[in-house]
Amino acid sequence: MERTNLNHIEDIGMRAIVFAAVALSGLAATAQIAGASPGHGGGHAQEAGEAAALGQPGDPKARARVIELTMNDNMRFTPAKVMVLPGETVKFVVKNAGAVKHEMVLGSAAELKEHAEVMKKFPEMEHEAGKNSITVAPGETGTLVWQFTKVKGEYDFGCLVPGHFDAGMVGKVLVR
Ligand SMILES: [Cu+2]
Repeated sequence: MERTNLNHIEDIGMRAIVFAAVALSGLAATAQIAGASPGHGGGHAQEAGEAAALGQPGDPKARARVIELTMNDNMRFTPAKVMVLPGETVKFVVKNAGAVKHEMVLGSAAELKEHAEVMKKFPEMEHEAGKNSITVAPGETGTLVWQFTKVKGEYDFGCLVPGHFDAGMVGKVLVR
């Protein structure tokens, strides 16, 4: 009797763990973007993936160039294309001019797409605060400080509120 109960409890526990793992898998890409790529001292950006090479959270106290962006309910970022210098620290000042929540998430297009799919399944999932994304309530303005990679190239950002990415709420960062 007792033993049966115990097994039952373990089973429930295991299911909870599996659920948590699925929910977290979508955040794996986010963790990579944060620049934590242990054991990759060689700096092989290409191996580590495009987003890992995107850069790292910037020091809020560092001198940063301000880039203002507006997010709208027409599912667009304005401007949708920003240019930064290699290694530059940028302070994005992001205004939500819409009536619904929007967010700006830095990453590669492939990772953003994958993350957007996870967000559809777990719409209330919050991103890790202060990393590569900012969520802004309607009418509010938020800031995101990011130090870009020294590797020149084209990078992406997007809004991962369910449906917004698919509606074309994406933008590009040109590091050059
Ligand atoms: Cu949006």
